[in-house]
Amino acid sequence: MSARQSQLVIVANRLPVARVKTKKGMEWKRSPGGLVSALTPFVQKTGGAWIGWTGTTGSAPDLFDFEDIKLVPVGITRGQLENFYDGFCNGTLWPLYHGAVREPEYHRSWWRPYVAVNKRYARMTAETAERGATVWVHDYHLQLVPALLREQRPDLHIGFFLHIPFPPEELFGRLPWRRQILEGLLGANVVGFQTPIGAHNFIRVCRRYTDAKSKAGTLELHGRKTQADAFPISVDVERYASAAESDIVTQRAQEIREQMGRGRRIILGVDRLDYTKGIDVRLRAFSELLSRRRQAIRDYVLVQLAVPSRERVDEYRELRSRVEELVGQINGEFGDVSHVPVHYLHRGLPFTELIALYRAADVMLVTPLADGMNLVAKEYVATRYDDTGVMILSEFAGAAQELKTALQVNPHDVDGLAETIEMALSLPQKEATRRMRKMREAIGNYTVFDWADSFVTALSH
Ligand code: GDG
Repeated sequence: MSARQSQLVIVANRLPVARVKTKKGMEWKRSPGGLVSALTPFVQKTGGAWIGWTGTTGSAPDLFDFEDIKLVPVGITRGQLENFYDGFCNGTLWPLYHGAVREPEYHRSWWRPYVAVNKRYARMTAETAERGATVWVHDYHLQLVPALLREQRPDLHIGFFLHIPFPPEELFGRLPWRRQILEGLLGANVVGFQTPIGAHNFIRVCRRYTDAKSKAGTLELHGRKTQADAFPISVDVERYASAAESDIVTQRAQEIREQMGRGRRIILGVDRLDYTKGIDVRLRAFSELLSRRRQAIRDYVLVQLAVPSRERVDEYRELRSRVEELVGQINGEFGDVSHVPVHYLHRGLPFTELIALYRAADVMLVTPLADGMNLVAKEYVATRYDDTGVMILSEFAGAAQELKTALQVNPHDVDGLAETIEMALSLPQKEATRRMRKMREAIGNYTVFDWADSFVTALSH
């Protein structure tokens, strides 16, 4: 056993660090995001390792230590980036798993690199994990890794967590490589999903397309058992709540309110610019609301933060044009020299600015067409320490299973959405407080640390 081997190994598409330019030159910095901050303490505690891609193509740097975590970089070639990542991951699996809201493409020339990249991750994991170690594989990019790893290392405890929805049989059945994907996942001891529906869909398709037998959430294939269950992800509630109460955020939220115009109601959307997030339908609903309430146009403002994403993929470039065209149309039709109805930001903002926006917003619009969980919804709730604010939440976000007192909507229904925005804006204070308090209770006791703990505990049984 080499000194570099580890008792806990995280395997994910990306490493928890990125190379960024600083005054001192290029340096590795911890990537932002809930997943990284949840898993980092876990891995640090056990002197564990994290296997993933650096985010740039070409040969990978040697393994190195970062904040007590062994980082094992995986090299991805330009061809693999196009066919594995942009192709099979984001052109086939992403739309298929999100209810085929865009037509998934099926290309053998994308599947082969998917297999090759998964084999590479599995080989590197086999070399990194100590005897009897716990390995936690993440997300749709790496669904073949559990079985490939099991073949090489039957001694390991292997867990897999899917961050996005697992589709129903009618959709999953379209995938030409459905059996291979399922057998890949069944190499794990525990397969985790965001919601019970995901776990249920998975069990159904395993019974249909593999030889696995199921009993009470456990599947058995070739004498080996796999537990399929829901482990809803959460956020670091304390971090969001204390940032929200800080002086700097309180002051900045006040400034934003004044800049938007005193007394104006602020409606907020925060999303990666992705077609699953329903940004275009949301804009159409806002436009509908303004045309119905022309006398009140100056009372509302929509702030839409759209973080750039997957810009090499055609659908994402087209979505950006459509969203920007809609913003232009709304501002052209309903704005004037002293009032802009939609403030559209196409970039990522620093953490404190994001929290200040959450605090400034009267209504949070979270309307994905499909979403594994949606952390933005939980973050908004975590920042409402005073039980203020109203959330409109898509029925099709995993978060809707827990945040039952949000104003839930069908995100495809433009009229229904426009009506719900109106309702949110006129909700009596008492009712708004009651709903927000319930949502805060729902997430309060269960943080992202509990999520990671419960998964690893299930894996150790
Ligand atoms: C996938 C699944 C699942 C956004 N803009 C800024 C910023 N963000 C942060 C948010 C939030 C994160 O990005 C987005 O997380 P979501 O959960 O909303 O969405 P996906 O990226 O699609 O994540 C999803 C998740 O995995 C976890 O399992 O919930 O369903 O699709 O944390 O705050 N952060 C900063 N500036 C921004 O401008 N700092």
